[in-house]
Amino acid sequence: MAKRKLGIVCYPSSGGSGIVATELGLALARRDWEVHFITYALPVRLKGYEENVFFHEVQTDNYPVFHHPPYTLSLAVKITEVAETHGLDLLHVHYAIPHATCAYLAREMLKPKRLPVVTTLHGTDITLVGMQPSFHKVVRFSIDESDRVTAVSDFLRRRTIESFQTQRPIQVIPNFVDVDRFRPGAASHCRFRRAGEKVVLHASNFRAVKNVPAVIRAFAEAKDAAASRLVMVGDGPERWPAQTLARDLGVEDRVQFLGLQDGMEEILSQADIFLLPSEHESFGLAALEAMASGVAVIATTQGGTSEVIEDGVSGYLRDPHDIHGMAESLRELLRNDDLRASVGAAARRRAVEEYSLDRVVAVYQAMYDELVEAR
Ligand code: GMT
Repeated sequence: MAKRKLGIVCYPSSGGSGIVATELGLALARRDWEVHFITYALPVRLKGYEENVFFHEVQTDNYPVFHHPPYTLSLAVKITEVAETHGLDLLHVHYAIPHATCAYLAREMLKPKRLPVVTTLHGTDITLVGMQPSFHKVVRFSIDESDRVTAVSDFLRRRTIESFQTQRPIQVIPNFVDVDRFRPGAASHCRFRRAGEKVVLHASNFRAVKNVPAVIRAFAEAKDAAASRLVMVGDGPERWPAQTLARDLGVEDRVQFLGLQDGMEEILSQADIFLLPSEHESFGLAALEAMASGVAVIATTQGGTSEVIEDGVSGYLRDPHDIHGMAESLRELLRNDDLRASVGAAARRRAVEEYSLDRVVAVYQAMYDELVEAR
């Protein structure tokens, strides 16, 4: 049978939506799909040569009249070129803005050929950016025009319907994790763990929504429960303020900022506790990767994390403004090795049983098959 050909549009940076898109594309390529990534840079998790995987860089032409180069137009044109040259059967865009709109434009330009479009909503495209008055209408239009719409949690599905009054059915397909790669003991050469010391970890893009100060404050309050260190992975606008806060709270010698890192599976497998106190989190992929690695997670109550973590069993859920509550859970986990081990084991079990790559990729594949056959 001829290979089915899928175009994927995503952000190439280290955010969760780009990671999900890349891991999905790689998994499909290993299941005999031909996968074409279309974006402005190589996605962070697309490393080395992979059979059946192609990368098409979008280049934007500029002109002195433009304040900003019109990426949206260049992306729409690139999609049509890839669709025509490689005979795409289907296009899957991740993060509505501007990708769902570019997909709509490309689909119109390709007529009378038909290119079915799937849009996956990830979170801030709906809860933050999409709510801005200059985007709201076009996000709603682009959702309504997609052939299929998926959301990564039921929270996000409900929020999309409330905020955009869309009539389009939205299928919840949760995020997933490769449980063979993200597993306890995955570390081979990255060994930052010191003997006799517990590692508390936070990883994010250090945006305001991640509530990074709460990580530092909760750690500062709980740190003396055991010999411990806070390791901060990632980069973004809140990184320097967080370093200043660690100094102001007198914990800078116990907090280490690693910046952007590859090989999260190795880093996570050396952590004991993972903190994700975001203002809201539509899913919390970073928390799921920690869970698969057998790490006890303390995450926000706000958003879709409560669909992933069962409070008090496979992790803890705390209000993002309840620093004392977070510190209390952290203290308990730092002090009590048996509790930490049992929460970590339950987290790993939940990741394997509900969110494994094989299970979730099969759901995407079934949806693609339906769309391609209908075409
Ligand atoms: O969290 C971010 O700022 C990045 C953002 C993205 O789109 O890259 O993450 C969103 O999508 C992830 C993948 O589906 C989800 O796991 C995150 O929860 C979601 N972030 C928020 O809702 C804040």
